[in-house]
Amino acid sequence: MNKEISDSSFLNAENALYVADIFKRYVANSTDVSPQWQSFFQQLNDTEKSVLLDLSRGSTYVKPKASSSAKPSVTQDIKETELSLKASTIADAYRRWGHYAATLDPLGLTLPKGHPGLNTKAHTVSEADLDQPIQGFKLGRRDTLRGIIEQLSKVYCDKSAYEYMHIPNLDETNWIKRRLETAPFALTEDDEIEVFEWLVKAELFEHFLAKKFPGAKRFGIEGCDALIPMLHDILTRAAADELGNAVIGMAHRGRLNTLYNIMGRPYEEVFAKFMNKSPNHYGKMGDVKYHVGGSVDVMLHDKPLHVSLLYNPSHLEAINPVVMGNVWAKQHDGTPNALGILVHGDAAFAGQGVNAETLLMSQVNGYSVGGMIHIITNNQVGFTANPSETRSTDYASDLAKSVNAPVFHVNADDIESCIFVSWLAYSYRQEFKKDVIIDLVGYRRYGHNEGDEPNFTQPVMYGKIKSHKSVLNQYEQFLVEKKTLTQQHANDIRKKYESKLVAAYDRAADWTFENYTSHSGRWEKTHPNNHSQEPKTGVDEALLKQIGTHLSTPPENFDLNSKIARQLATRKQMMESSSNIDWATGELLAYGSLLIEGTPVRISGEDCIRGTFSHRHVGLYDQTTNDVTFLVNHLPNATAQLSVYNSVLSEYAVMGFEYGTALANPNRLVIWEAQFGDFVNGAQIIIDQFIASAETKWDLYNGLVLLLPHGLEGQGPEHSSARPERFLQLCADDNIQVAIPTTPANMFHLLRRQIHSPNRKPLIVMTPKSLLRHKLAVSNINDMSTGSKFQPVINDSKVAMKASKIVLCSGKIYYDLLENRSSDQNIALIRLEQLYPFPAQELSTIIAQHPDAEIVWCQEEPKNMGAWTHVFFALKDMGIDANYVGRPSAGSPATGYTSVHQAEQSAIIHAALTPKRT
Ligand SMILES: Cc1ncc(C[n+]2csc(CCOP(=O)(O)OP(=O)(O)O)c2C)c(N)n1
Repeated sequence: MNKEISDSSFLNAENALYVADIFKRYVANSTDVSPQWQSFFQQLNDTEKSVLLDLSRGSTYVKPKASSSAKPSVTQDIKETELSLKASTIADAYRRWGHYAATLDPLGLTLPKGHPGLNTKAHTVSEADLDQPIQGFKLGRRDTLRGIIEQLSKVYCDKSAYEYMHIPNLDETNWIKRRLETAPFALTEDDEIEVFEWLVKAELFEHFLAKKFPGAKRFGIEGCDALIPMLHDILTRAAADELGNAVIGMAHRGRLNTLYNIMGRPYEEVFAKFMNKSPNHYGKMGDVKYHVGGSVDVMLHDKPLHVSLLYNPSHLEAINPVVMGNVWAKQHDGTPNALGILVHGDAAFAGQGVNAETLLMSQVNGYSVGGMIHIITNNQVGFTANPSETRSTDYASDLAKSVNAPVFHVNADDIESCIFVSWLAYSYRQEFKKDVIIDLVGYRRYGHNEGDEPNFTQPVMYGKIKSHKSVLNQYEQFLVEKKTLTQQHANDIRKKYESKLVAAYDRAADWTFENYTSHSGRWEKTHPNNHSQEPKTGVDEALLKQIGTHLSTPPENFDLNSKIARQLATRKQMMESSSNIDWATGELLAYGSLLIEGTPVRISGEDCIRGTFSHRHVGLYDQTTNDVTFLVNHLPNATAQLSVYNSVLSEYAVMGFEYGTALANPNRLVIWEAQFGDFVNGAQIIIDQFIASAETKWDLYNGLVLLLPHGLEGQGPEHSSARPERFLQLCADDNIQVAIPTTPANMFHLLRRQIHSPNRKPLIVMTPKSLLRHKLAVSNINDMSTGSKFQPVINDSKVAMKASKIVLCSGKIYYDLLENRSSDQNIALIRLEQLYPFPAQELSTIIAQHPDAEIVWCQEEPKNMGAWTHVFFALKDMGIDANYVGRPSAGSPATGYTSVHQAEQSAIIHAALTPKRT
């Protein structure tokens, strides 16, 4: 506390120690001090008393030698001390509430609402008190209270404002306080000219597009132009600090400006796009120009930085967790300090729940990326909606305070404060490894897009904007007036940039597009559509046994849970007998063998360390110490690690994060697991906008695996279905893979195939629940050993030829059918283990063995769900008409009553196993 006070208080000067010393004597014996001091100390509040007490503990006060003249009286001392204490409280008020009095709106339409705590009357300060000299703002300086308040007001209530006193960590608040109050930030003339040049780039780029392509959508940054020099400033600092990688996520607003100015993509390209020339490399269908991303190597003040702007869907804020996951991967693949920058809209930041989910991950192990820098380009309008319509909070940024992130608000017309704030945010992130928010308050010069009429809905605001000078023009005037620039120099800078744009425009008609989606480096060996052969994913039997035995052996001196000990013993038997290998073991053998091959594996999801259904137990918890150990990470000869994390209770952000992680490196197996598959629809935006469509839109590959526990087991509507129909409806263009494995060996191969395959496609797996422990759902070791591979279709070994009926099915219903088929029934049960890409060739070879068979598709999901529609058309394409056996269509996936479920299930099995009447 002492340091805190001496760092921050007005009481840190000579008189403070003097008063503290008297206070110490007063506390020891109140009559030891004069009656005036006694009554002064009596009326102090608790905070003030504790301040003095703390000071007195470290007090080394030596009474000044009495001088012959002008010795201050006790009354004067008390008065001055009283004022010092008040000054201290007032300073605290400015630090807490000063932001309410700052002038943040460049248009002057939203006036500062102020705060009663900033009123001197609230601190019982009289007019006369204001002019009393007291210990000043800086150590040892004497000033009047009026002067101190002026200084506080300049720091906290000018055109930038700071919310940081909500942060409970004193190191952080003191760090920020020091930078605001005692470290004046000044740009050199060279800095100022550089900032001016970036403003020129920002504004002239938009003007040029507006002139050449009037009315075309470009989602201009005009009104928040400061974003561009701020981004440049942050990236330059990142390059100087050799962070290696910066990943940016942003929506439509200012995106073209960022791509072509900040990322340095050729202007010819954007002009060609506005001329409606189509690049032919962004996937099969492409995307609009303000969704495109890419990666570039830039040199910033002679320092290199790899900058990626991630491809972005229209779905606002969805990119945020993707960026975070991407940064995590980059930090684990060679650039441990890689930086994430997110640019948000004001309405979107406040409105989209994914922001709460993403911020929630920001300090969680396995997800934290050492802080992201957020910039809200706050143009004070969301499409046509006013702030009062888009939030219930004072600021668009208020959510950020939930994770104790500091928030720096800044008026976008005060460009030098904007640069100060970007420096402060960057430095804070570097110092504390936490998220930080910049709320860049500006305006939007035109409508939501340039063809939109803003006067329909915001006539007053747009009346004001019409005559409002741009930040570039304001800054130019400022620099010319202070003689940093001559008008001629300013004009030359503008002309130079403009002629660059003109020259690029003249070349644009003949422009051939380059591909900025990187399939080089790590992605070089990835081929988009190569399924020609099922890769051989089997592993040497001896190695499998070695891995399995290791995974059955608890560490020495480990207090293991007795039930887990039994599980491990059973696993040991599996390895000894080479048979009855269960689901958990099959899965762990896949991970263990990949780690030995050098492939890192990452698994994340709610409770995934244990597994929702208590099958995985990849972490063993010591029953005495609670220490967790991951046997799989101690495999001899393993050169990679399994990173497995129980995630925050979110689907949307966590799946987005994992998608971003998988996007960074094709050679890491990244897995997201749902608690129950039913909850996957909370992440529907990630599935639709990224997983299913990224390759088609953006030519982006991704090997993410989704494990979705699925199956109707009488647990009610919400613990039954991972909605396979939804994924199957999305299948086209060879975009994803959908599988429902029924054996541990097939699961083992599926997981390994994801790395051994020449392509990278998201893999959606409907995983089992009851099958995790089903006595028939087991495999032999030779189903996984060298030469074996994933089987997209599993034939019926009992009825391999000339069946009278074929029951095609997927998933756990196979075991219900198997257990109910009597030995004299000539019915073949054929399992489709992969539904997309549809294994037509394998299936037709099998079906050809049963030339006279009736073919039915049997499923437990209602008719309008499950795989029926997908299978129906796939079979049609093969010239096969199959009949349906299953539940009728329904609005809900499953009944809430176990008895009804059982009756329905029995009826389906009975119907499927009843031969057709002839
Ligand atoms: C999830 C989502 N909902 C709705 C929209 C439609 N939409 C596009 S821009 C926009 C307004 C965004 O306002 P703001 O976040 O303030 O950003 P600005 O456009 O003002 O920069 C809306 C509602 C969308 N793209 N995404």
